[in-house]
Amino acid sequence: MTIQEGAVTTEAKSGNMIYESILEEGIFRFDCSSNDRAAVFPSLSFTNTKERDTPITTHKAPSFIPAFVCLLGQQIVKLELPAGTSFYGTGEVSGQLERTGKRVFTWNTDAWGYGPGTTSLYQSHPWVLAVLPTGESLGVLADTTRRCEIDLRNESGIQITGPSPFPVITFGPFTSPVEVMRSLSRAIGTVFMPPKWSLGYHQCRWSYASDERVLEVARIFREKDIPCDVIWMDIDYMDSFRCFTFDKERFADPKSLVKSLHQIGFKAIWMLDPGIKREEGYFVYDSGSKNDVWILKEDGNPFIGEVWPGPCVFPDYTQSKTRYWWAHLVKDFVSNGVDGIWNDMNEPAVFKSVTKTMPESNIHRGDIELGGLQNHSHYHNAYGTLMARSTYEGMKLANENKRPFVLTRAGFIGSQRYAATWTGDNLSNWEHLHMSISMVLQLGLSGQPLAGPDIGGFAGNATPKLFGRWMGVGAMFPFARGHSETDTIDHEPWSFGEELFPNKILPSP
Ligand code: MIG
Repeated sequence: MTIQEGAVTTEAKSGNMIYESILEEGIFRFDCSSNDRAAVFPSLSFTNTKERDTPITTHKAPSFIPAFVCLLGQQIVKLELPAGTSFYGTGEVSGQLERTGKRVFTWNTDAWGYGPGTTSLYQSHPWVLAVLPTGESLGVLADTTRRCEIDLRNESGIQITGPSPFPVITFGPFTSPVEVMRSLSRAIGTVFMPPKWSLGYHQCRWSYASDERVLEVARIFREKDIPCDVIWMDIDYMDSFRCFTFDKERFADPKSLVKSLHQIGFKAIWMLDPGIKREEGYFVYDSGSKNDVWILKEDGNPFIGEVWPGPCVFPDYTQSKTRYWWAHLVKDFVSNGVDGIWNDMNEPAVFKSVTKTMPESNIHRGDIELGGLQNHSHYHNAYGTLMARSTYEGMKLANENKRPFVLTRAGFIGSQRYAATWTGDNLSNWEHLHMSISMVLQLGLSGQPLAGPDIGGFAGNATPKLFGRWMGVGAMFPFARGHSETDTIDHEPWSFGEELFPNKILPSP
């Protein structure tokens, strides 16, 4: 097995980046040299990598040209902008909306308990939206899946450092941020068309204990006349955390559960994780092994990591044969009465490991179009997107005429083409309620508009006041779902008493 290499740079080089126009007027692609231009990896953010790699003819020259230094395999890109420029974007980031003075590292991380200063969350968007003092705006995309540092700490400057070579794409300056976002979506696509029901309120918790409890919760919504369109099944519906199975006692008959839910106007969403229990006789493990779909260790044997089911193998979604295999499992799974699928833990998260993920030396046998054979450090940030893509494709296979709905925790810029997202394991406190607004707006300014937080907060117990406020704000989020961690008190809207949801509905005047 040989890893596909980019251009290896041994001596330092520096200067202004070279450019060409791509896609449409006002979009420029920059590279350090023509050698680097030829050596970069396929784009995993663009809808169509060919569009990134095909110049167009235009007479316009860029208003801002990045400078670079290449040293010891790292490429440092600097873009100086007029004094007074303010920064936004960089994807799923905690803390305030304006990113001027901040720094992030693109590395998808299971970030339970994150705070305003955490520098790597579940998703990676190597993307900065700069608003110039004139109000004109410029977008900057570092088109690399690899870990990079996006440093906005120097006044009016963007500095991006990552393994070389990677291209930088600029969008604009255009007259407003809206124009920049429009232009970005020419490159990375817009959000998938969600089913209409997915825009209503969703109710979730880790986990409703049984099919009876699920139905009970759904019925209380109807009795109390509280709008809700979707109910969610977290990991405990599975038979000992085996994906594509149902607990034989607590969720014995998913089809009739979903039938009853549909009768009262609820849709049902079920979780699927990437960690597949390593267990001979389990049909998913057996068929995956037969089809040779697992991520490998350096020595060529499947990588085993611990997640909920115990020792697990992980599908290598960078291969089309794996995505095909997974999509067919999804297709069969949908026939149990599955309206949508929730992809969790797909950073991928691995327990009992200091890095919280798999070794960067693991091997992915990726399709040539995606970047070929690479170690995990190359595909880490794309893993969640590729899992979501394959899940989405499976739902399409199940029914071509239905719009799929997939929610993914991990993602990369462009993942809005396949899935909605949420802001992971937040805390039930006022700071997190406040941050949830900027986090969702920021995802929108980074190409992913279909996002929301765990309303009420995931970890810890909400107070009635906090919960009420969060539901009020939460109704405005494009993706609006209440969710709470295992072992917390009930967080359904009526759980906090009369103060929040009076039992008596007042007649309208
Ligand atoms: O290790 O499935 O972020 O929403 O409830 C925790 C259980 C795994 C993490 C998700 C959370 C979900 C929980 N999961």
